[in-house]
Amino acid sequence: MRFDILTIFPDFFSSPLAEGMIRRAVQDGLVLIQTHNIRDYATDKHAMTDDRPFGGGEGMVMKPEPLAAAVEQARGSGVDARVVLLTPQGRTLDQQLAEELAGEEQLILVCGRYEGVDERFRAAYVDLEVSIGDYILTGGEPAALVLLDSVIRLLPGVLGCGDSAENDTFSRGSRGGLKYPQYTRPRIFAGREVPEVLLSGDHAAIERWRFLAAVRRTISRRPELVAAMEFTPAERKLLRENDISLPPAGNGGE
Ligand code: 9D3
Repeated sequence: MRFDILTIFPDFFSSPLAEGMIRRAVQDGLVLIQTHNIRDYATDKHAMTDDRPFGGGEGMVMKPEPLAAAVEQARGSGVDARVVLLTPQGRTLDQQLAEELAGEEQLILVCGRYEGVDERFRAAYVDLEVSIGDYILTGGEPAALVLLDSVIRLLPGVLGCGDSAENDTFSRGSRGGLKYPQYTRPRIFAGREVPEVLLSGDHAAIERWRFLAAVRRTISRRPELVAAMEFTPAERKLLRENDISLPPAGNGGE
């Protein structure tokens, strides 16, 4: 999969992309990531990428021509690249959207700065607008990194078998609920012991304990996720026996 990142701060991406999973994916030839400095596509002598808003008001707006020229360049000969604008006005990134994007051949990620991009660039070039959540960032760059991370880890061959996509909190392995608490050595830390059952070697008991702990944790921290979780009749019985009550089955969490 190929990513082209359009930004006025290309250096922002150098070390994050040179570490860990993303670095390996690039080295293995599974992803190609290219940054483009929007400033290089400015045509005026001061290489301006932003200007004052028509109609007045606070802040600056990103000029459309350099953005358009950078998109054309990034698109190259490839025809069906999707152009994604990172913006607070976008669709909130979630696991489903990451999975959709992982199916694309090429993504062109446009990082907004200032108060945003000229509306005509958005209308003429942007296929999809994405936000990473309801908090204020200084620009689209950190959001682009989050998107890259969430999409690249889904690509075939990127993750090892050990930690792969199957058992994630937000994929089917833990059926949309949160994960159970985890422990490693030492057996006592800060005066706190590892739960006895985890040392027992009784794998069925361990599985039951983890299941119950995960459901309790999901109910207390992310109650909105519980409605979408699916349980077998045996699991429902186990929950009842442990005084864990679920909301009535209904509309799948919406
Ligand atoms: C009206 C006042 N604004 C500035 C205080 C609006 C505003 C403009 C530009 C707020 C943030 C930004 C820059 N943010 C992004 O470009 C951005 C973003 C975000 O802020 N939060 C979550 N996801 C994203 S994706 C891009």
